Amino acid sequence: MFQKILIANRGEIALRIQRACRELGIGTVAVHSTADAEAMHVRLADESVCIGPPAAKDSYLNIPAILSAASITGADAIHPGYGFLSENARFAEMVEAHGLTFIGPSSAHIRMMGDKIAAKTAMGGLGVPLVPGSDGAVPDLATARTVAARIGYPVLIKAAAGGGGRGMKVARAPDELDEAFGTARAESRAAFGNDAVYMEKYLDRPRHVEFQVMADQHGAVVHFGERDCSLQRRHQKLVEEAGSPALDAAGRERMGETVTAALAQLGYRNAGTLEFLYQDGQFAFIEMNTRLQVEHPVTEMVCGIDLVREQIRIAEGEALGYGQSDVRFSGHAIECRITAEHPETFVPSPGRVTAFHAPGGLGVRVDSALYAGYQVPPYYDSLVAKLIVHAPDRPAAIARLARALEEFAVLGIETTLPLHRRIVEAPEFQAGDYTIHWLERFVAGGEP
Ligand code: MV4
Repeated sequence: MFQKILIANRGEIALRIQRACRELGIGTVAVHSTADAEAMHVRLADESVCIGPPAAKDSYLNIPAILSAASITGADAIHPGYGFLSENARFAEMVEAHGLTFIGPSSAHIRMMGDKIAAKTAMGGLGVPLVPGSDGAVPDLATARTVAARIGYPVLIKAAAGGGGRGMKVARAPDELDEAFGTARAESRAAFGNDAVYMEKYLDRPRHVEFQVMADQHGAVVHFGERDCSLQRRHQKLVEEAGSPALDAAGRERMGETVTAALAQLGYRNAGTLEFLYQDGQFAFIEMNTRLQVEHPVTEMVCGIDLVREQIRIAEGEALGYGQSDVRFSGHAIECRITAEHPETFVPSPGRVTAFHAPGGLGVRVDSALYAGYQVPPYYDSLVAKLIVHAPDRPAAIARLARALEEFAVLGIETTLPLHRRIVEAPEFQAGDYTIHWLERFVAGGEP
């Protein structure tokens, strides 16, 4: 049993992890930069340690400072949250080398999934459906031509070290391949210091559907269903739902069985998410995330489980204690990511929050570290609140979301609340009829 957990993160996710710790009777250590001395995650923790100046590379990414903070406070384990060091295999290794538990998967699995080619090779070998594409890395233009001729245009060239869309280039016809290949390589090298690329058939109107899984250290694996994360702009998700409007219980069960069987074979442990593109009734695996995700609350609402509690229990060596048939899905949940940005231009809007009123009532959850008087610093991600609603079905969830968004007031800074109010009113959103491209066009103001 852990006595004390150090939470290597900030903002709403640091609070989220503290809440799980408190319910389990585990002490909490917050770490913070000098810019975050007044932050809510510091105020609510049992103990806190300043780990450096504002820039993330000097504080929330400062491994020696974080390990020292764990050592001085006598923490047993580190929860990395999302972002920052959460998918850094070296960090996971160093945590364990210092005799602490990293609350997450093994460093070997983090490293494997960080290499998008290795992830695809592993998952494909375990029976998970893939997008047609190259068999591993594409070393040169001649190979790229051969692969493209086999899978057909349009094709995508992706960075092996990528994810989140960086270093990704489409070639719609043979005469575009040379430039796309060269640009993808150059961008990959510049962004990741690694120019390995691979190729896939370009799917033109997919949905982004991802499966949440949880595995214990004793070989048990369950899935908690899927989330639809198609509503994004420039690879930033704005709205997520569970389940996907495009999937029924039978489709969920079929894909769920495939992913749990694959992860059991792999010997995976703790939380993970498999990302798929879903088009014309077909799933195609693209990437796996080896961390707790921002949008985990929608899954918690429909499954009635605490995913962070499960992560902590598993890291302590406890068995899941239930099987897939014990996981029940109830109703529908939707999350809005509210950021401190202008709702039309998306220009960041840090500054003093002068008033903060969160909505409430049945089926409404707000995960936020904001408070009236808080100064949103300019150094970090602009996410300031997640509004999550849960209701018996999707139309009821949308009605609840609309009224909760009306109640929500954040004054003093610009937020994306007005954009979220527009999205819930949109007929395409209400019909659940959208792909990864819909929001991009909706925000631009053009026809979807
Ligand atoms: C794709 C694709 C279409 N076809 N792969 C973007 C980020 C990275 N995680 C994978 N991405 C995509 N891969 C094939 N073969 C379209 C995207 C994509 C996308 C995927 C999920 C969510 C939003 C997206 C926005 C633009 C492009």
